[in-house]
Amino acid sequence: MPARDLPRTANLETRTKETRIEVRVNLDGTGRSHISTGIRFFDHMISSFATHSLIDINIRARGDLRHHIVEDCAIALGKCIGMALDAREGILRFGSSFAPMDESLAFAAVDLVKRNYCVLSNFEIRRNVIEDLPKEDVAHFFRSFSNSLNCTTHIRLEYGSNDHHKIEACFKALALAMRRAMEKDPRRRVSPSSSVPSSKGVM
Ligand SMILES: [Mn+2]
Repeated sequence: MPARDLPRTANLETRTKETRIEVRVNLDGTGRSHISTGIRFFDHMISSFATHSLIDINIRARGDLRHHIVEDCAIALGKCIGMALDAREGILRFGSSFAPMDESLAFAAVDLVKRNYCVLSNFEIRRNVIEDLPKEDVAHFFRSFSNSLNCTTHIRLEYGSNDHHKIEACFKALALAMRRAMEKDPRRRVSPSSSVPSSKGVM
């Protein structure tokens, strides 16, 4: 059976002196999530990411500092999704989307080939802390997630005025882009030689 027909699920447990994280994902889920990191706005953002990517995500995280928890959740979630994607064959590979949230608009584009790059553009957030999550940790999440998933990610905050909306729009845009990029491509099932969406023949 080709790898793409296996259930696209993975789970991961990481433990350091700073954090302890448990992550479980199902890429072909319905967007259900149970997120408990002790950082409420972060829980809200990951839940939103699950809802709009249709990835089922379970995360239980404990740690000493918010920065460490966000960073290690990003690394664990990126790695877990990467494991579930397996060889990354038979997928659309590219995905991009705008996501509005009231007065805010964000754009995200991802390429799931294994080329590591993350661009955050115009990420202008007024407050240093949004709800209970530092602004710098949000940017750090996107970079760490992209790095750990080993993909190319571009996120551009187009405009907005409410910091909560601006950040949530970025997470939603990323979710919609990921949903598309991870999707199985029926036209890539024709033959083994066409299953890899790269002219190099390898992702
Ligand atoms: Mn919200």
